[in-house]
Amino acid sequence: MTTTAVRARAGLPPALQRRFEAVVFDWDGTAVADRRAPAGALRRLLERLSAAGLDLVVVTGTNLANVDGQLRARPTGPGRLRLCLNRGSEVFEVLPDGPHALERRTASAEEDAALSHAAGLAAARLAERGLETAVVADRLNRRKLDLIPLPQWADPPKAAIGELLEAVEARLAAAGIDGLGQAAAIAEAAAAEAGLRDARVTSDVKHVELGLTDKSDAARWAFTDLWRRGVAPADVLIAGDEFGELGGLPGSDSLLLVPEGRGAVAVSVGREPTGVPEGVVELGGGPDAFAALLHDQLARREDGELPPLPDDGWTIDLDGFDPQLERVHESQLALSDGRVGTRGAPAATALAARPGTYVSGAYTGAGSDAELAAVPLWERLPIVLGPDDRLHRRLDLRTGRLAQELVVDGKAVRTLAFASLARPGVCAFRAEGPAELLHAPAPLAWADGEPVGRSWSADGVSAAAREERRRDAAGVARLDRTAAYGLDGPDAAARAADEGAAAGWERLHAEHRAAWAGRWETADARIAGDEELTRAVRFSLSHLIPAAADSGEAAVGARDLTGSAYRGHVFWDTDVFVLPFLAATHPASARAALEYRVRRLDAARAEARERGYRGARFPWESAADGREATPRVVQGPSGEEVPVLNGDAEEHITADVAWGAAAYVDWTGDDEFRRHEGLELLVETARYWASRIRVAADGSAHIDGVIGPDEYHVLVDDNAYTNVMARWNLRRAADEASRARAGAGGDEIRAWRALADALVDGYDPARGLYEQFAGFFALEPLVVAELAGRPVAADVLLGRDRVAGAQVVKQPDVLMLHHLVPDEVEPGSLAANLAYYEPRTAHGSSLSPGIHASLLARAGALDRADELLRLTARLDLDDVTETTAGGLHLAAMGSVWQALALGFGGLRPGAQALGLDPRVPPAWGRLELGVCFRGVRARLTLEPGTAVVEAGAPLAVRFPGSDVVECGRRAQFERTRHGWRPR
Ligand code: IFM
Repeated sequence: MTTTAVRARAGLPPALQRRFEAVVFDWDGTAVADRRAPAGALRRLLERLSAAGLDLVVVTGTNLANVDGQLRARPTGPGRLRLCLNRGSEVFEVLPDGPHALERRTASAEEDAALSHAAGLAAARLAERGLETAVVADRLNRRKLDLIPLPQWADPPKAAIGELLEAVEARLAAAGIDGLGQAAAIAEAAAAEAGLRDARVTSDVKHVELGLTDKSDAARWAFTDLWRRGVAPADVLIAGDEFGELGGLPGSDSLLLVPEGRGAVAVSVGREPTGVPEGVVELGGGPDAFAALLHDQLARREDGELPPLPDDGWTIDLDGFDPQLERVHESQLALSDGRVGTRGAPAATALAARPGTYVSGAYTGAGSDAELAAVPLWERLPIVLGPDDRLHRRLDLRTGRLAQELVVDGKAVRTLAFASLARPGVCAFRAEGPAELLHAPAPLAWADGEPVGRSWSADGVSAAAREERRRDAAGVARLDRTAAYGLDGPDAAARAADEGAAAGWERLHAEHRAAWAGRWETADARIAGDEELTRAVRFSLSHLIPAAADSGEAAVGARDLTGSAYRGHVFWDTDVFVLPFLAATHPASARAALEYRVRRLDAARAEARERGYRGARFPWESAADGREATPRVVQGPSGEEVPVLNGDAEEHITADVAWGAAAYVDWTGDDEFRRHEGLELLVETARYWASRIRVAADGSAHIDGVIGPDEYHVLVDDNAYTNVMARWNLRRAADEASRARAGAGGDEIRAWRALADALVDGYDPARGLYEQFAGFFALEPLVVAELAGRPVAADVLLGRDRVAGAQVVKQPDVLMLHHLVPDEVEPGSLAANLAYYEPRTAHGSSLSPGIHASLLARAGALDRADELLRLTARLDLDDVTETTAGGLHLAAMGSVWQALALGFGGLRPGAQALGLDPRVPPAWGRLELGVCFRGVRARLTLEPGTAVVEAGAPLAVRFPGSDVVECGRRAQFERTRHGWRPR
C-alpha cells in the first residue's frame, strides 16, 4: 500500500474503512467536478479498479456522449464498468472496445404523447400563475420545463448550484410559487391530470423534469444486476454529492437509496447545505475525496485484502470449536464445485477435526472396498488450534465461500476459501495474518499437516497448487493459493493450477461469485413469511447446486463430496432424489449425473448377464467401475455382523435409473439424449425386467425375492414399488421405442406391454390400499407413530427381527409410487395410502420425511406437510439422525426441493406444458420458486389464491382441469371455485 493510500485511509470514517465489492456512483459533482473537468486520472483509476475486480456503476441523468466523451475508460475486467444513463433509461457496459448498450427503455408513442400532454399542461398551470417556461423535448423518456432565469445559467458549473438555486427561487417567488417543491407539485398534478401513470417529477434546479424513469430506476437496475453477479447490497458503496434536500426537493442522489440496495453503505462527498438523510456518511471533499476513496479500495485489493462476508440472511455461522460436534460442522460447511469437494474443517490442525478433500469419481479399491480416494488438502495453514484458541467460521450459502477467523496464541488469522463453480476442479484460498502463521512448507498437505509439495498424483488422481505471498505497508502478510484437482493426469492439473494463478485471485473470485449467482436464478426458493425456514431450505439448495459438475460425467455419491460415509458410493439417491432438482434448475448438471449411468451401461449389462438375465441391471451401490459395490456385511449397533442383502436384492435401482433418465427428458426436452442414450437406458433396463419377471401358470407376472425402499423387510415377493416401477419401465421403454422406431422391434415391445399388464401390484380395491409386498398385511399390526417419537430407527428401537415381522416401514415404499409415477397408480388412491402408511413409517431413513411432506402437500394436509418439510430442511443443520459427521444427506436435500416444487408448488413436467397446482399454506404468505422448463427460465410466485409466472421467454403452463395457457413474460392466475384461471 502506498503512503498516500495509508494517509487517505487514516482519515476515513469507520464505515468506509473496509473493502467493497462494487461502487455505484453519481457522475457530475461526485466523480468529476463538472462536465468540462479533465477525467484522465479518474479513467486510469477506474481501469485499474476494474482490473482489480471491483464492479463500478455510474448512475447519472446525462447521456452517453457526455459521460463516455469525458471519461473514455476502456476497462479489461474482471470488474465491470456499467453506465446507467439518461435518468435510468439506458445502460451501457464499457468493454475494451468501448460502450455497448445493454438496456434501453424508450417511451412508446402513447407514453410519449402522454408526456407531451403532461408537460404542456404543467407549463400551462405555471403560466396561469405568471411563470413562463419553455418545454424542452428531451431524448427517450422525459420533457423538461425550463426554469433558468438568465442565459448565463445555461450550463452552470456544479459549484455554482447554490447561486442558481437562489436565482430560480427568486423567479418562482415572483410568480407566487413557494420554491422548487411547489413547482414540482404543480407538475405532478398536471401529470396526473394528463393520465401519465407513475410519472417521475424531479428537478436539477435548472428544470422541472417530467419523465417515465429517474435515477431510482438506474439504481434498481444496478442492484439487481450486481445481485445477479453475486454482489450483495451490503458489499456495495453508493457515492453521490446531493443526498440532502435542495430547494425543498429530495437531493437527486437520494434516489439511489432504493429498497433493492438496502444494506449498502452510502457516502456523500458533496457540500450538502441541508445535511444528509439518516444513514448516509457525510464525507464532503468533492471529487477529490471520491478519488481518495477509490484509491483506498484499489490499495486494499492490490494488497490482497480479504473480502468481508456480510451476514445478510444467507450465511451459516459457527462460533468456536466443539470437539464433539466438529465433524458435523465440517460437513455442514463443506465446499464443492461438482468436481472437488472439501469439508469445512478449520484451516489449522485441530484434534477431533476430520478435514478432507474428495475428487468426484476418484475411488481407490475395487468392489465393495472401493472408497473415495484421500487426496492432499489445499486449505491448510501451519497452525495448531489449541483448546484456548478462538475460531469462527461463516459459510456464505449464496456464493459458496467459507470464511474463517482463527485467533491462535493471541494472533489473528483470517482466511477465505472456495471451490470455483466457474472452473470446476480449481480451488482458491486466501489468508492474512502474521507471516509465520501463513508460511506452510508446501501448498498441498495431508490432514495431519504433513507437507506434500506443489504437485501430487496417485491412482489416476492428480493435484497441483501454486502460491503467492506478499506483505502490506502495515506489515500484514497475505497468501494466495490456487489448487487444481482432476482425473486427467498431472499435466492437466498443473496446467489448470497455472491458469488459475495467472488469472489471479480477484478474477477467480469474481467469476466464481457470478457463477453461483447465476445458479440461484433458477434454484432459489423462498418462503416469504419465514426467513428461518427459508435459510434452512437454502442450506439444502446450496449443497445441491454444486452436487454435480456440468460437463463430462458426475458420480454423485449419497453424501456427494461432503464426507466419506457410504464410501462415496452412488445409490438411487442420485437418480430419484437429486436429479429432478438438477434437471429443473441446471440441466447440464443433470446430464452429467446421467452420463455416469450411461458410461456404466456395459457394466450393468455384465451384472445382468452374470446373474443369468438379459439387458442391464444397475448395481444398488457403485463406484468408478459401475459394478456392484454394496458391502456384504456391516456391523450392527452392538458390534455384531449383519449380512447385507441389498446388493443382491434392492433391484428397484434399475427402474430408478430409467426413471431418472425419463425425468431429465421430461424437464428438459433434450431430444438428442431421448433418442440415443436415454432410449438405450430405457430399452436395456426394460430387457432386464422382461427376463427377471416370473410369469405364473395363471398368467400373472411376479418379481420374487427383492428388497423395496423399506429396507426393514428383506427378500420379499411382489414388492409393490419394485413391481410398479418395473411396469412403468416396461411401458415407458415401449412408448419410446415405438415412437423412435428404434431400440426394440415390434414383438419385443408387445411382449413388454403384455408383461407390464400382467405384473401384480398388490392393489386391494376394497380398501383402496396397495399391499407393500405379498403378506405385508398379515404381519404384526404396529403403528410406530403410537410407539415412539419420529424419526426413529425402528430396527434399533424394536430389534431387527421384530420390525421384520411387523407393519413397520422404514421409508416411503408404496407411497414412492404416488410420488414418482402418479399415473401408474389407481387414481384417487393417495389419501387412503397416506393415511395408512404414514403413521406406520418410522422415517428411519433421511430420504423419508421430505417425500412425505411432498405427498401430504398434494393431499392438502398442509400442517403435517409443513412439519415434515421443516424436519427435513433441518436434518443436517441439527444433525437429527446423528450421522451428519459422515457427510450431508444429499438425497434428503433433494427431497426438500421436491417437497417445495412438486409438493407445495404442484409442478409437473408435462408433455405440452409445465403443470402447476399450488398448495401454499396460508401461514407462509408466499412461496417463490425458480425453475427451468424446456430451456425457459421462470420465476413462480405462489400464494394461497394467486400464482404469478414470470418467464424469460414464452412458457406454456397448465393447471389441473384447465387448458394449456401460453404465458408471455408475465402471467397471473387466481384460484376460483372452478379451479385456477388467468387474471
Ligand atoms: O439409498 C439410501 C436408502 O434408501 C436408505 N439407506 C441409505 C441409502 C443411502 O442414502
